[in-house]
Amino acid sequence: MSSNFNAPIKANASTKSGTSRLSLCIKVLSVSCVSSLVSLASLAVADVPGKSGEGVRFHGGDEIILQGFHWNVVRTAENNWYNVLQSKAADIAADGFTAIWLPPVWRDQSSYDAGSGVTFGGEGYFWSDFNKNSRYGNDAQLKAAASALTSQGVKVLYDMVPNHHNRGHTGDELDLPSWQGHYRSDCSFCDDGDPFISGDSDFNTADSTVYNLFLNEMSNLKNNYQAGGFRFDFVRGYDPARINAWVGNSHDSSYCVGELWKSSGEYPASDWRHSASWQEIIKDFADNSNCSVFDFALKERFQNGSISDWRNGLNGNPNARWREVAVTFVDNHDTGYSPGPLGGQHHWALPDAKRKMAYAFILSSPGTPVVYWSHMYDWGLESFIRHLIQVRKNAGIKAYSPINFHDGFSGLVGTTTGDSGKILFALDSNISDPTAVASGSWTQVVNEDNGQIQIWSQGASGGTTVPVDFQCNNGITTPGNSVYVVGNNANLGNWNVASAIKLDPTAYPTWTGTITLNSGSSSEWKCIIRSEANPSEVIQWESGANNTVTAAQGVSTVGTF
Ligand code: 7SA
Ligand code: CA
Ligand code: CA
Repeated sequence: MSSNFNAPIKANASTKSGTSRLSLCIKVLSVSCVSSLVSLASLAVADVPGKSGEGVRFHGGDEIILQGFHWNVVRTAENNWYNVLQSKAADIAADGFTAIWLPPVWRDQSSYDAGSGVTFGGEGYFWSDFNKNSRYGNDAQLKAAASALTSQGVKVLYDMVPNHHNRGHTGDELDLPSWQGHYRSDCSFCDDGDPFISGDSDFNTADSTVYNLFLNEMSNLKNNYQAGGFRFDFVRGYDPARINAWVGNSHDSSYCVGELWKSSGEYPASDWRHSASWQEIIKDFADNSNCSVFDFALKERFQNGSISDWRNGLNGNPNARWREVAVTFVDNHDTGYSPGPLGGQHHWALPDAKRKMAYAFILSSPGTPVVYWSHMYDWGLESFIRHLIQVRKNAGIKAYSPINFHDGFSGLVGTTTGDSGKILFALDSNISDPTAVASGSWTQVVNEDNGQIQIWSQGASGGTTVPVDFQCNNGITTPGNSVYVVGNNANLGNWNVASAIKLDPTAYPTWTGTITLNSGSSSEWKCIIRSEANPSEVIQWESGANNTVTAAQGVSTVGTF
């Protein structure tokens, strides 16, 4: 790639659409020009990689996840679930999902009395060993499903259950000897987290044998089962630093999310989390694991708060570094209902009457949304949710996108500003005119349930772009290093320093450059001094808070080391 490819695109070359850039390319016929055209064209649907500003593995913050199972599929589609997923791969991609969360793929031979003459077990959360011939299907069918999904652009997220397993089946391929430090019960406290129920099936994840057991399996899932990322189960049961090491050493550029379902009251009085908020507790997990985290702060508000209180999830936090690690959901295989025996587990189900509104909220707001299989494909919300996903993508909403909540109206009214447009949502509200909330020309895209769910959009995808002048002051560099700009959207490298945009030292030590941004978009960015030869080597970050800029004609923005 020619060195000037990273140079900011000069204002006179920046265009409002690909066509005039194409005519410019034909005149100039430069490689970098054509490849920038290709990258522009692919930007519209590109799967952005990269970690968050604080190093959390959120894969660019543009993910939309499907929970690829419900609690009873091992009973309602026994041994056939992988075949179902393979056959639906194209539909799942067409519905707009960028990733699918699979259930644990290791064979689970457990069973337990769930009451009313029903036997649960076999779902993967009490697995025996890494043999993948399970009640979801056999090893070959798993590989075929993973291949079909991956080839459709849907990343496969594998469910890791490293806290415990079903010990001591005869014929298992995993049967670690007792009293050698591999299990919690092998010493007074061989466990770096909570027990699963009695704890007699808990691993000691600090033990090197156990650590390597899972590290090797995660590498195996990456190399042979096309893992695009991981969901970590029962993370209250082990040290989040272990998760960071597992993912960092097996698949550092992947996506990961942790399930920390533990209320403050479950922490000992001596633990700071005993008197902390749900948001603080789950953000602490993200900080220590560098994985995203299910937004149980929002789930708790869904369950116990008013509609207006839904603003208090992690995904509504005013700090982008907080909201961008939230993985929002309405219900899952534990909290919600499932088709089949006993209606599944339904530990903490959202009342049906709020379900559509909750999906309207999570798909129109920051964080990474997860859609539960049964809501999408069993209970009639497929077209509603598919449309909400399209509205989200057209506006370029990302995990870190800014969100403003507007008071003075009933229900919940908010605006989310994406990379290429804005969404205004009004839930259970009495507004009819969007300009009463925010100026500009709004297009109504959703009006359902007698106005209980209203959504408008502005400047949808393919919106115009404008050249913005960037400047970094006091950029004192040594040969081989230059000043770059990196920021929180695709045009600014998504906080991935290897994709940062190099500035010009014409007015050294002031560095300048023009970068094309989506008109109306809000960006956060920083000046960095970075090696030219080694794209991941940052010599110096601009200190202090991020710089911000709202893109408009003639706007410039300045940072200072
Ligand atoms: O009550 C709901 C909420 O109400 C709200 O008002 C509260 C909330 O705090 C409150 O504000 O949430 C509470 O209840 C949640 C659900 O129980 C708790 C949460 O911490 C608590 O605050 O969530 C916990 O339980 C979930 C199921 C876990 C969470 O991580 C955990 O925090 N979810 C994941 C974990 C597992 C386990 O891997 C999966 O469990 C979930 O699907 C997954 O998403 O020797 C063998 C042996 C012994 O070791 C045991 O002592 C013995 O009991 C066998 C026996 N164990 C069996 C279990 O008793 C039986 O239930 C085991 C072998 O099988 C079953 O376990 C199932 C489990 O029931 C099922 O949910 C497990 C394995 O098949 O798979 C699933
Ligand atoms: Ca991505
Ligand atoms: Ca444990």
